[in-house]
Amino acid sequence: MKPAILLVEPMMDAIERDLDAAYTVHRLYDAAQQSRIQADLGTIRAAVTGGGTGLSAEWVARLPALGLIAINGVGTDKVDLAETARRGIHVSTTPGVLTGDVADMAMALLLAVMRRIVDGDRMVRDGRWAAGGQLPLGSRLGGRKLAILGLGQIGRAIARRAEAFDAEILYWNRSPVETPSGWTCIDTPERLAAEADILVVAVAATPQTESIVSAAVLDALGPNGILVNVARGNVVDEAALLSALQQAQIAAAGLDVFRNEPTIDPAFARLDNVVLAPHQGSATVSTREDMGALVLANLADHFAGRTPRTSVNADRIQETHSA
Ligand code: 8YV
Repeated sequence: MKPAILLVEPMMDAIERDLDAAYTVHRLYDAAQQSRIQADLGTIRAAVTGGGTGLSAEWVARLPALGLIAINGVGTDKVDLAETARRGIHVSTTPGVLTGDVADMAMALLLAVMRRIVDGDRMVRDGRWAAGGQLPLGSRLGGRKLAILGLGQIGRAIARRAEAFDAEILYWNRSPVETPSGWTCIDTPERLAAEADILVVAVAATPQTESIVSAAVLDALGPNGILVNVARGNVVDEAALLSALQQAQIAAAGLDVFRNEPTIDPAFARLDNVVLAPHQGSATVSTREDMGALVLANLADHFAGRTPRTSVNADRIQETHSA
């Protein structure tokens, strides 16, 4: 009999076909499967989910045979890492393969904001250009100070891309990191924002980074400043961000992530100075294929009795269980 797994959110068709071939897949997002899932809770040995979705503590508690949560992404913020380690449940992610795409998304949002790409598209379609309309001038990226909050793999990839656009790179990171020459380290998020023309948020969501982009950081970014967020909604004080955008305390924002996805605060849609994206940083065919392949490999490891190859908590499980 095929082992049973829980699929929390849809994946690309080709990956779901591979999952179906190897496992009995219970689809949590499919209303028609709910009673079967309830009846089979005790048989489910792995869950597959997205980084932005994770698996709630309630669901972890309902699954007594759970041994792996395979995240199709890199964020572990929506999974209780202490409880999973206590129960010996591995949590795996898909490191490396989505770095470039998320960095590309940050640059795409930034250029869309600075060069008014979305407004221009609307103007051409609406016939306002043909009718003699003029798009307000945009702003130049070259020569601007681009600050990166969180210099992990994705932050670094953004910095490399921004350098190619002739931006000057500043960054803040929680711990000291080696960088190429010419990147300037700033010691607090607030001072980073004060120095920057553009603040790109690429920091991992942890209890320490909750609302790290605070009202004070936005105030420091100032009326000409642009915010881009490709990390997580909850690293930004969203009420402060909305107010800063409404009052023109910052100039504009490009946002791929929000606090309450997908039903985001409707106030965002009423703003002219934002470009909004539906959490699509890693959403390319090639990257989703690579992410799916890693999810499948981790599942295969787990069901073969091996440590899942990109488990993020293997050490913690070992410590917890040898203590
Ligand atoms: C999602 C992400 O995983 O990597 C992450 O943590 O948030 C994304 O890449 C993706 O949306 C799939 O659900």
